[in-house]
Amino acid sequence: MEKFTGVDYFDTCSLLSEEELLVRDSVREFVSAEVIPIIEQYNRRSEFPRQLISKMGELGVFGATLPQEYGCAGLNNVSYGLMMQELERGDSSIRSFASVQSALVMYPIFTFGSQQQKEKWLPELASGNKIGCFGLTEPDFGSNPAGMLSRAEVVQGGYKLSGAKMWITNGTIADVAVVWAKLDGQINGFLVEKGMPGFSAPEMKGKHSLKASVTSELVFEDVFIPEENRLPAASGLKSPLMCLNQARYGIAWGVVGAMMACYEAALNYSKSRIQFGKPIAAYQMTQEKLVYILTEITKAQLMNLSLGRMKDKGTLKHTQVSMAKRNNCEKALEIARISREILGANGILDEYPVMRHAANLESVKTYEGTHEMHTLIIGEDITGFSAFE
Ligand code: TGC
Ligand code: FAD
Repeated sequence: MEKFTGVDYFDTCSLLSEEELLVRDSVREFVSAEVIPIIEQYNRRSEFPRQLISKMGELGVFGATLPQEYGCAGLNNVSYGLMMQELERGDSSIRSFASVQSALVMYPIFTFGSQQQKEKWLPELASGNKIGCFGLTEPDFGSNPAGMLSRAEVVQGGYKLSGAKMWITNGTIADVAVVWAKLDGQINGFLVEKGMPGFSAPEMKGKHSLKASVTSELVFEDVFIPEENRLPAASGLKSPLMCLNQARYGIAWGVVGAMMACYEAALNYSKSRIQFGKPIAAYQMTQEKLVYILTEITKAQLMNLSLGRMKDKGTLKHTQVSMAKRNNCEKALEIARISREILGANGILDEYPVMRHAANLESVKTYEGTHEMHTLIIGEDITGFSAFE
């Protein structure tokens, strides 16, 4: 296979620092050498390739923007975004693993945790020695997490937690779950550890999408949570929503990797597939598709870079993250479908990556806020009217 050299029609590379380019290239090489050769097999078996975790830890992927004193890389947000982009060129499941560990587990422990919680968990999560998950969604409360039924009540020395979460990435394999539940009607965050009596995390089976990712239920049957496992600085729905901003940011970048993989496959295929005596790339309708794909990739790259620079400056608004998540996921899915068309029947085979990306992107468009939720978030921002209810 030829070395992947990137898709960059507007020379966005020239806007990156040397460090950012180095980070991008090291993750790119890792994905080419260690993810792409094995991912179809793991996808077929619906299994996550756990042997990649420690390598991702060595590359500094987990909690990449957090300080070095906790074993993290201390990189800027553009570098983190580039990491997510490269990982998702391999598979959305790999990026999902990294997103959850970084944005949904390490970020809340860093932002809302006690000093003791940070010291206990962050270095272990950064290296990949420990795995985390994030439990917000419930069977009856997905887009509307404010309605959650999970409850904690005060008992001697801590809390008693009851309820259930659903669709939780990494749940079954996690050592620690960041769980959101109501305490006296107010949403609080708790660190629920593997093996705590009354806590179980059965894997959900039968997914046609994100097959190489572990997705689980979390069940809490009167689980005793010691006082030191409550996140002391978390308060109200705003706290988990702050975590979602971090993850949505990573997704906006990540799906560009999936777009690139589909474009590369479609472009190469169209140049070698002969029909009616000519490569299909020589037909105007194929060219229109390829140009559309490349234009959307270029727009998403520029949007991401602007997003990352604003995040690094501290001026980024969560509604801007919503716009990038919403646009890039929709375009990535569209690009995967158009690429599949260009490959004709071969497009449905797992010899090519496009159908796997298309199937994955169905989930990516839904999780971390559906397309409709992000439409309403931006709609409210620009009109002043909330249209959720
Ligand atoms: P609302 O009244 O609007 O907000 C409550 C408070 O939070 C503030 N806020 C935010 N703060 C930070 N970041 C954001 N994105 C925020 N959005 C709102 C808001 O200002 C308010 O603050 P305050 O000070 O007034 O208290 O709350 P609402 O109940 O009306 O809900 C708003 C809505 C619908 C936008 C929100 O619930 C939402 O985003 N729903 C979508 C749910 C979602 O995205 N779930 C994701 C679950 S995790 C996941 O999918 C992981 S996938 C993992 C993988 O990669 O594998
Ligand atoms: P619903 O909220 O029931 O929505 C169904 C449909 O109705 C959607 O199209 C939605 O846009 C639409 N809709 C809902 N309300 C409105 C409205 N007011 N106006 C217009 N349309 C509306 N969650 C976690 O907490 N942690 C995880 O790690 C995690 N990982 C996931 C991994 C996978 C593979 C998947 C698929 C999901 C994961 N999720 C996770 C859950 C994910 O965040 C939810 O699926 C998502 O928030 C949507 O919730 P829902 O599926 O219950 O859909």
